[in-house]
Amino acid sequence: MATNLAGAAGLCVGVYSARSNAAEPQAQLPDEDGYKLWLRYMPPGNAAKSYRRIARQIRVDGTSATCGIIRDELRSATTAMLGGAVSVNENGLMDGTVIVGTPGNSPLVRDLNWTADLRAVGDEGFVIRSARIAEHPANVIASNTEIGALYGSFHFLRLMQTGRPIERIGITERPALQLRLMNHWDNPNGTIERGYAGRSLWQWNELPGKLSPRYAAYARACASIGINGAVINNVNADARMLAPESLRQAAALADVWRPYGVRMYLSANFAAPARLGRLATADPLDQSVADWWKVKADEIYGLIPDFGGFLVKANSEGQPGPKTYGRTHAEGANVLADALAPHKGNVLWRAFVYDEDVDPDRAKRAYLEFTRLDGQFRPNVAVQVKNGPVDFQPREPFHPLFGAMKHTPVIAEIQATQEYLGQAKHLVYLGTMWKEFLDSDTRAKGSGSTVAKAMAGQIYPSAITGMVCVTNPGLDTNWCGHHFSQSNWYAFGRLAWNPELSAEEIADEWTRMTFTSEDKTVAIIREMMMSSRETYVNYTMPLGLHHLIGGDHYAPMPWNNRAPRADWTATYYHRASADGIGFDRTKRGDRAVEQYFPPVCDMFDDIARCPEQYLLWFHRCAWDYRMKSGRTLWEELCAKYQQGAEQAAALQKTWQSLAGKIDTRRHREVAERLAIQVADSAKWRDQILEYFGSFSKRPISPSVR
Ligand code: GCW
Repeated sequence: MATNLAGAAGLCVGVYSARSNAAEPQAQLPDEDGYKLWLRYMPPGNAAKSYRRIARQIRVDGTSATCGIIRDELRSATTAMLGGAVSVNENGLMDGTVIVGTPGNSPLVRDLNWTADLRAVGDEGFVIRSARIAEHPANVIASNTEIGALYGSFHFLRLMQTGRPIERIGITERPALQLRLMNHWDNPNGTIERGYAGRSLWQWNELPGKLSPRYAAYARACASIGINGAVINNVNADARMLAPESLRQAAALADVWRPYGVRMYLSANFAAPARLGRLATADPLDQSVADWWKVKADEIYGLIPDFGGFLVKANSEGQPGPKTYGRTHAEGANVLADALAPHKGNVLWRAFVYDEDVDPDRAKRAYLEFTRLDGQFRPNVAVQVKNGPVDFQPREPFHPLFGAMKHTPVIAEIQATQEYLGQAKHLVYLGTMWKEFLDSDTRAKGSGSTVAKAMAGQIYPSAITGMVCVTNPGLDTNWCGHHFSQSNWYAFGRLAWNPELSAEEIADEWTRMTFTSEDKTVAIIREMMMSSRETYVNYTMPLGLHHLIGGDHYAPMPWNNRAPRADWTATYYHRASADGIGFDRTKRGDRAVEQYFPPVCDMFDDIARCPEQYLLWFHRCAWDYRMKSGRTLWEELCAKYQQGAEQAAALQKTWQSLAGKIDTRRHREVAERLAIQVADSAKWRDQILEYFGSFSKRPISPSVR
C-alpha cells in the first residue's frame, strides 16, 4: 500500500542554499519580545504555497499527553505558517495528510512495515518520509516511541520554518548521544550562579501546588531541539535539595516535563547523609552512608519514576567529597551509583577538580586524578568533563581526558551562559567554539579520533554517552538576557543531537526561525554570528592567553594577583615579566603537553607547529618572538586587540544596517547591548595593552587607536 516517494531512506534533505527563497515583503514588523524563542512559526515566504498542498491535514494517532502535544504543535504551527486553519483528523485520509505515529499507536504506521528503518533509529530517532497511503500522497513521521515522534514533528516543522522542501522527503535521524542535558546552576533562593537573564525559572515558593506556564514552555523548547533532561540545581549543591519537600517540588516539575521527554536530574551534595540525614559521616565506605543513599534513591524514584540521576561536584571549590574521608573519586561515585543502579539511574561525576596538592598547574590536575581511576567506576557512572582543562575560557585546547579513558564513559560539559564570554551583554555565538572542540582530533586511536567520536563511544565503547550544557535561561522575558544568547541554547541542543552539523548550518536555521526568512538578512546575521567568537577572543584573550579577569569574570583584570588561591588570579596564568609572557607547558616546562597523545603532544610542544591561537597557553615567549605574520609577539598582541575592537565596532555597524529588517523592539534591544560591547572591547584593548606594555616596555603600535 505504501510507496516510498523519496527513494533511499537515508536521503537527507537540504543544504541551506537549496531552500525555496525569500519572504514576501513585509511592511512594518510588529514588535517582538523574544519569548517565543525559535518557535515563532512565521509565514515561510514563497514556500508557503507548496506547503499548503503538502500539509493540508494532520493525523496524530495515539491518545497520550505526548500525542496531544504533537497534535497541538503541528496544528498551531502549520496554521500560523500557512495562514489558514489546518485541520486535525484522527480517522480520515486525504491528499496532503501529515501522519504521525509509532507502530504501537498507529495502525497506519504499523502497516508501512518500516521495521528495519525504525530499528536503526533507536528509541529517540525518527523517520520522515513522503509516501502514498491508500492512494493519497502523505508525509509520515514515524518513530518507535512517542517522544521520537515528537522530535520528528519538530524536525518537520523546522524544515518548514527554514523554507526547505517537504515534498519527496526521506529523512532518518538518530541522536548521536544518549544524554543531552541542560545543567542549571540555580539555587534554592532563586538566584542563579553565573546567570545573566534574571532569576531562576523554578518558583520554589509556589511549587508543587502552582505550576508556572513557563515550565511547559521550557520543556517544549528543549524538546524542539532534542534535549532530553535537565539538572535543575546548582552543582554547588544545597543538601536540602534532597529533602522530602524539595523532592515533591522537583516531582511536580518532572510531571510537567515528562510528556516532552525531559527527565529530571538533581545535583547532589556529597555530604547530604551528614548534613541532611544527620549521620556522623558521609564516608562512602561507611555502611550507614551507603544505606542512606539507597533509601534516598528509593524515595526519589517513588516520586519521580523516571528520575535520571545525580550530578556531583565533589572536592572542588570547597564542596564536600570522598577525599574529605580519604577515599577516591571512584569510591565516592560508586556509593551513589549503587543506590541508583536498581532504578537504572546514572551518576554524572564532574572532573572539574583541581586540588593544589596534585600538581602546581591547575590545567594538569583533573587528568592526573581521573586517569588513574579509569576502570574503577561502576557501569552507571560517567565522568563529566569541561571542554577545556581550565574553565570555560574564551579559547582553550580540548581537555586531555577526552580519548584518554578506556573503561569509563566521559561526557562533555560546555557552557552557554557565557560566564567568561561577555555574559548576556556581548553578542557571542558559541556554535563555532563548540565545533572547534568537537572536531579536535585527540589522536587517541589514530587520526580522526575526534572529541565528538570519543564522546559518542566510537573510540572506546561506552555504555553512557552524552553532552551537557551549563545553560542560560532565566526569568527574563526573552529567556536568555541577550536575544542572541538564545542561539547558544539552540546550538547546544542541535550539536548534542548531531555533532556533525556545522556551526554555520545551525546559525542559519536559528536565524531563519528567530528573526527572518529573508535570505540577504539571514546571510548578514549568519556572518555576524560566525565571526563573533573570534572577535571576542581577539579583544579579550588572544594567542592562548586565558583568565585575564577577576571575581565577576567579566571585565579585564590582568593585574589580579590577589585571591584566596593562586589559580584564581590572572598573574598565575599569564606570568608576564620583562622577559616575556605565557605559561610554559612544554616538555621543557611543566610538561602538561604530555597529557595529550603523542602527535598532539608534539604539535603543541613544538613552537613552530603549535597553532598560534594556543601559543601562550603552551609556550612562554619573549616579547620579540617572531610570529608567522612577521610581527613580534608584542606587535601581534597589539594588532589582535585592535582588530578585536574594530570587529566589535563593525558588528554594531552591521546590525545598525538591519534596522527595518528586524522588528524595532528586538533590533533596539540588541543595539543597546552592542553599544556596551563596543565600549567594553575598547576598554579591554586599552587596559590589557597598557598593563602588558608596562612589562614589555615597548610602545603600543601606532595602528591602535
Ligand atoms: O567556572 C567556575 C565558576 C563557578 C562554578 C564552577 C564550576 C558552579 O566560576 O561559579 O561553580 O566553575 O564549574 O563548578
